[in-house]
Amino acid sequence: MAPLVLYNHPLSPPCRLVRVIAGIIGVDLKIEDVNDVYKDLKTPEMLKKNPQHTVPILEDNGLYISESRAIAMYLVSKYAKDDSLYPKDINKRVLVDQRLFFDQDLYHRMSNVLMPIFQGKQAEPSNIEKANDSLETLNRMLDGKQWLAGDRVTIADYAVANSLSALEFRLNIGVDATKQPNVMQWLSRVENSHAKYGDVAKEYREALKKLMQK
Ligand SMILES: N[C@@H](CCC(=O)N[C@@H](CS)C(=O)NCC(=O)O)C(=O)O
Repeated sequence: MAPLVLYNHPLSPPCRLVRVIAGIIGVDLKIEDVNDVYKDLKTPEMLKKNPQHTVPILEDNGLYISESRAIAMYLVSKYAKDDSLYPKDINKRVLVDQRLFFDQDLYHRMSNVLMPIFQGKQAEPSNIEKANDSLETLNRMLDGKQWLAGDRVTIADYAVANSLSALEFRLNIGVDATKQPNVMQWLSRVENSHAKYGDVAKEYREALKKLMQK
């Protein structure tokens, strides 16, 4: 069987989600780093693989999949030894799906605040408000709960925690997860739930620190 290929950027949170999930379920990925995500994904060859011109893209034996959460669902459904990260039972699965859709929106709300900051600009006050609103929602979702969907860690926990990862740098941007006690306790639970999550998070912290020193 041909190796699974991940078109990747080392600092991309969606790519990191795919690397975490593959690592947890023990799937080897051949990593193809893309240098410039705004240029190199727009060649005719890459647009055939992903018309959306985004990474991650997973290539599995001629099948090309984009969207990190869809890739995570696929990898667990196809390759995991059991279904605990993404249950087959439809009543349990729908709870994971719901949180993953919430995460898609959450990630964009976080990016709308963080991207301007990384580019040395100011974030829009309305975007700061929306990001805080999502953190409050997440705090409510976690009220009295260990995990986001059901009684075990799932891909939804890894996806949402991953979307919040840049906040740990306390960038003084008016979006502060430390004000949400359920979120903070859950984040450390997710980080300690599997060594792979911790390893990939550590790599990311080091890379981002270097970027911010520049
Ligand atoms: N919803 C997508 C977002 C992917 C995404 O925005 N990737 C960025 C890198 S972090 C990218 O490739 N941007 C290039 C572009 O939009 O042209 C996912 O979860 O996979």
